[in-house]
Amino acid sequence: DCCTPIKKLCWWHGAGSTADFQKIIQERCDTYTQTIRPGSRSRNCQAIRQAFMSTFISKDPCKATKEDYNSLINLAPPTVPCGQQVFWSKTKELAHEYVKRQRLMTLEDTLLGYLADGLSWCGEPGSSDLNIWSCPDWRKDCRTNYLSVFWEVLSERFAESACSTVRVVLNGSLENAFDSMSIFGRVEAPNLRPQVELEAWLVHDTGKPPSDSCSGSSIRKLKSILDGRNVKFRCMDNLSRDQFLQRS
Ligand code: N1C
Repeated sequence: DCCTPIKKLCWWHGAGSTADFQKIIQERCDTYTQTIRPGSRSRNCQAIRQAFMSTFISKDPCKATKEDYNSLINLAPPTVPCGQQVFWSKTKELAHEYVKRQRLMTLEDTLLGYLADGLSWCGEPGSSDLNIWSCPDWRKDCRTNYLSVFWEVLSERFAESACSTVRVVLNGSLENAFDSMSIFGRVEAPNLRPQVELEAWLVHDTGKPPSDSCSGSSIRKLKSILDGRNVKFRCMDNLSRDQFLQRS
């Protein structure tokens, strides 16, 4: 057992909580609500920070449930205007560059996605502190850790709210551009509503040939998930990063 609560140290295999977690959440929330989206209905950042903390503080870091995050997510649901939604998998930086040039939004452009992006957090039973030493790793410790469950429920709600045409940016330099074990593959694609149309863009590194295409087996798998849900599908491939960003 890697987690002996001696001296409050719990040696999990993942990175510990981000230093100054609470302060970062509060500051990002203030920036988002005052500067980035001042038009969004006014939100109480202190209440959001407190709700975030109470989802995981003093709890077993391997026993996160979706329900733990309900009240936080209800304070700031990750919804975006119809037709502006962009999903990504293994293309985070590119997808963010793409939405910046268009009037489009990824999950990190919603309040909770913005607050949590790049941070790590977990607590421990019997303590009101964050564990700054280590947090459970998805593979080596437990899948039901607070970080993983957060991105899963937030992504699920984000996908459920999709309407009209939505896009996904996939990495055409991987052998399998669609990974059915990724959050996009196991959470977002299977939660799109019927009648939504998904446009997949397979983008490969500039100067290299693509490694996967719309007719490859990984994309056929994505298509079959969507067919089962009556989601329309279009796929564009053979675009280098430069071509993709220029046409957009
Ligand atoms: O597993 P992935 O990608 O397919 O997840 C990406 C997918 C996007 O469409 C987002 O809407 O799921 C959403 N999402 C995030 O927005 C996000 N921000 C940061 C999922 N995960 C997110 N993270 C962290 O990156 C999180 O720790 C998760 O495990 C990785 C997923 O990266 P990936 O495999 O490239």
